[in-house]
Amino acid sequence: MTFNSAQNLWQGVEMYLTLNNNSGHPGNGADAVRRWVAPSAGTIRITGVAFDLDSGGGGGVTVSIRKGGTVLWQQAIANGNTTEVPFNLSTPVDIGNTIDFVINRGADGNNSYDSTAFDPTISY
Ligand SMILES: [Ca+2]
Ligand SMILES: [Ca+2]
Repeated sequence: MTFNSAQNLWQGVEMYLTLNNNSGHPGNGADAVRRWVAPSAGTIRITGVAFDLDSGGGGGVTVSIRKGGTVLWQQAIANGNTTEVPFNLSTPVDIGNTIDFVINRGADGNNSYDSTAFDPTISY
């Protein structure tokens, strides 16, 4: 992704593939992925919420939290679900491990109206 300072967001290779400071929108060919890289070893706690930011339509999304290739948490969020879906998990990490926060277009197979709040906090 490349940073678009005029719109204050990260822009992917598709028009609607974006990440903002606290949300994102998936593409049709690629997920919107926010990546954290562990600066040191330890046990981290990951907390936050996810919810639909655009209840005007679409068929929902699937959000997940992954360490490397391992899914730690996954949740389908239906269109119109503006109720905060919480997550709270802990996992050990080594320095350099990656934690990915993934917004996928969902089981509907379409990224229309898929703007999604996903703003995690990580602490050691
Ligand atoms: Ca929606
Ligand atoms: Ca969708």
